Amino acid sequence: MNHAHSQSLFARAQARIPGGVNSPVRAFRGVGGDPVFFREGSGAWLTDVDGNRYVDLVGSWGPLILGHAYPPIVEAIIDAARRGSSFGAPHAGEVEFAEFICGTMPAVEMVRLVSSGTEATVAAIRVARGFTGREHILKFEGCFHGAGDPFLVKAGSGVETLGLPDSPGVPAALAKLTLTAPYNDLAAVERIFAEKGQDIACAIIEPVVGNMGVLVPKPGYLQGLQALCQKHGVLLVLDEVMTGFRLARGGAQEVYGLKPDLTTMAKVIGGGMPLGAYGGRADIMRKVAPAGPVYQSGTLSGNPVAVAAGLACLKALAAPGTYARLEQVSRMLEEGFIAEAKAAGVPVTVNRVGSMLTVFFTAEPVFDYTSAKTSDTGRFGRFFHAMLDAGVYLPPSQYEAAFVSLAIGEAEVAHVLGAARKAFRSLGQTG
Ligand code: KE4
Repeated sequence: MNHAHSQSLFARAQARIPGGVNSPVRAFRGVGGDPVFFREGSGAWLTDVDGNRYVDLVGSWGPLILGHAYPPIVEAIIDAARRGSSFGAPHAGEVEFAEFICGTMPAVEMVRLVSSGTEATVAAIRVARGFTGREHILKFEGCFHGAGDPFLVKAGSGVETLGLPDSPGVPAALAKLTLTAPYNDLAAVERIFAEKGQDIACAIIEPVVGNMGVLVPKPGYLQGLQALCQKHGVLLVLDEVMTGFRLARGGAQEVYGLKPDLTTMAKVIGGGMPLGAYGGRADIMRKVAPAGPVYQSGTLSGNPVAVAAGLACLKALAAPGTYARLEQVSRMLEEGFIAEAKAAGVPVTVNRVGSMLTVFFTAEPVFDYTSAKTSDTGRFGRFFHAMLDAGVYLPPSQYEAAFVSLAIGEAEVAHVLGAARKAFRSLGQTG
C-alpha cells in the first residue's frame, strides 16, 4: 500500500502536535511504523488520505457501534447544528437524554453529562470521595479510566500497596491515595479491604476490561466485588465507558446483574460526538453542585449537537435484534480468527465478550494484567501490519480491544478472515 500522503502529513503533524497525534495510542508506538491518516469513513469502511480502504475494527475506540456516518446520526447533527451549536444553558434534548439513560439503566437514578470519559471518571471519583468523606480509591491492574491524575498510577512495590505515579506531573501525595489490586482476584480485594477498607471511598473497575486487551471477568468475580464493597461501605463505580450500551442496552451491569453505586459512560452514548456521563444513586448524585457541595462543571456539557447525535445512536440501538446481530457477527470473527491461527500453527488466545474482542499472541489463558503480558507484542505488531496491508484496521496495540460495529456484515467478515488467513500464515513462516 502507498502511504505517501499519510507520511507527509505525519511529518508536518510532528512539528506542531506532540508525537504528531492528539492521543498517544494513535501513534502506532505499540506496533511500529507511522500512523495512517484517514480521509473518511462510511459504514464498516475507512478510506485513508492515499485512497486505501480498510474494514474498521476500531470504530474510534468504541463509539461507532453503528458504523461510520450512520445517516440518522449525521442528520441529527446537521439538524441540531442548524439551530445553534451550543447555548451554555438548559435545552430539551439533555432532559430527554437523561430520561433515556435512567430509563435504560435502573442503577442510574440521576445522571450528569460531561464531554469525555475522563471527565466522567474524574468526577465520579470526586463525588465518591465527597459522599463518603474517605480519600483512598481502589483501581485494578490493567484497567484504564482516562487520563485523570487519580488513575495515572502504577501499583506500588507489592501490587496491593500504595500507588506510585505512572506519569511525571502526578504528585506522589495524590498517587499514594490510589490502591491497586489484580483484576479477577477477589482475595486481594478482601486483604486490602480488611486493612484499609474504612479509608476507601470507592472501587472503580472496567467490568469487562478493554484496555488490557479484553479481559473477561471470572464467574462470580464482579458480584463478589460488589458484595465486598457493600460490606465495607466502599462505593462501587462501574466504568462503562467502553461497555455501556455496547454489551447490552443496559451495559455490563445488565449482563452481569450488578447494581453499582455509580456508573461512568461515554463513547457509544455520544454516537461519535464528544459526550460522557456519570450517574447512579440519587442520594449520591444529589451531592453534585448546584444540588450539593461537590463541584463539577463544563462549558459544553450536554451540548445540543452531541446530545442529538447520542440520542439518535441510542434510539437506533433500541431496535429489536440489534445485540443478537452484534453477537452473531462477533462470534463469526472470533471463531474465524481461532481457526485461521490454528491452521497456520500460530498460538493465540482470543478473548471476547459481545462485540469486544482481542487476539492475544500467547498460548496462555489471559485473565489479568500478568497473563496478558505473556503476549508476544512483536508478533502482534507484524500481524497488525499484515492485516493493515490487506485492508483491515485493527487497534494498533496488543493491549487494546477490537470493536465490531453493526455495519460489519458477512462480506466484511469474509474480507477480514481472508486477510487473517494470509497474515497468520505469513507469521507461521517468519515468526
Ligand atoms: P475518554 O476521555 O478518552 O473519552 O475516555 C477515557 C476512558 C475511560 N474509561 C475507559 C474504560 C476507557 O476505555 C477510556 C478511553 N479508552 C481509550 C482506548 N483505550 C480511548 C482511546 C484514546 O485514549 O485515544
